[in-house]
Amino acid sequence: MNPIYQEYFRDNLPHIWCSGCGNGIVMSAFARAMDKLQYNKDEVVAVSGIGCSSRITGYLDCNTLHTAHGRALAFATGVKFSSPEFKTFVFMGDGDGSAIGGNHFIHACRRNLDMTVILINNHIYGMTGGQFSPLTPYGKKGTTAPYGSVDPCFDIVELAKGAGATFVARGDIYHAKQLTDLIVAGAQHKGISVIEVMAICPISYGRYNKIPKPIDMINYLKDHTISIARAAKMTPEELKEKDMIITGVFHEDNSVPEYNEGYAKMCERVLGGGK
Ligand SMILES: Cc1ncc(C[n+]2csc(CCOP(=O)(O)OP(=O)(O)O)c2C)c(N)n1
Ligand code: SF4
Repeated sequence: MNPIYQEYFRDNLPHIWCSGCGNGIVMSAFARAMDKLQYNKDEVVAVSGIGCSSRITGYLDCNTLHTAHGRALAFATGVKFSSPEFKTFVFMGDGDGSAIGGNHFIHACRRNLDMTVILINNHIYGMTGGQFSPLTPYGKKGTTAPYGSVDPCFDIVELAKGAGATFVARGDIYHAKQLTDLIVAGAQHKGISVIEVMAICPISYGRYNKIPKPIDMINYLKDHTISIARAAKMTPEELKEKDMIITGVFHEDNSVPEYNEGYAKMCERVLGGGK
């Protein structure tokens, strides 16, 4: 095994994921990012909710918390607020992060604690067999949308920006090196960083939507992802017509105080007798 994976993965493989699942690519990108950052794994905390993607914390060899569905950010907030020295990462599925955990998501974005949120968007509730989520594209099928979803879906990048996140990016599992670099950049940002990862679930999404082969799903990402710079040369109509997914860093704002720092200043002011 690659020594980086030997260092950052627990010795408890095989994993539970189906063949062709995208979650392993995200987990490997995370391990490579930890290696690039030269983080001591004892100072890293990885938190997740419930779902196939949330199983990542079971395989990573650092401090890990596998919590309740939709509540990863609530637990991570507690960890980071009580122990700011920990480098904190949160893994969430699209159902976990944008449906049951949607309220936690928007408030974590505005609070700006220094943590990195990796939201793995496979468009579906994978673990429970394919119910549609707030990130299922319009018209696509799931067990609870057998004729195609008629709910418009969220744009996580825009939602995170609108809610106040200070670093917002999108990557995908085909471009694994870019994904590693985005995780590194997110971790280096002081404040909350949100990275949406376009992933694949051949079993609970691909089969219902007539793209059951993992390779076809991966090639779709290869052909339909485009950098922010290249996308700027196309019209919004062209991007929509070609179903392009824009990737890269969309937003970084270093002017907003990180939450723990703001809190410490407030304590100093109040307890130190200042105004
Ligand atoms: C409070 C609660 N509600 C529902 C469930 C059942 N449940 C487990 S995983 C899951 C959905 C997972 O989908 P997603 O978050 O998109 O992750 P994926 O499995 O696709 O990675 C649901 C509804 C649960 N475990 N707890
Ligand atoms: S159901 Fe989908 S998300 Fe879950 S392990 Fe299988 S391929 Fe991956």
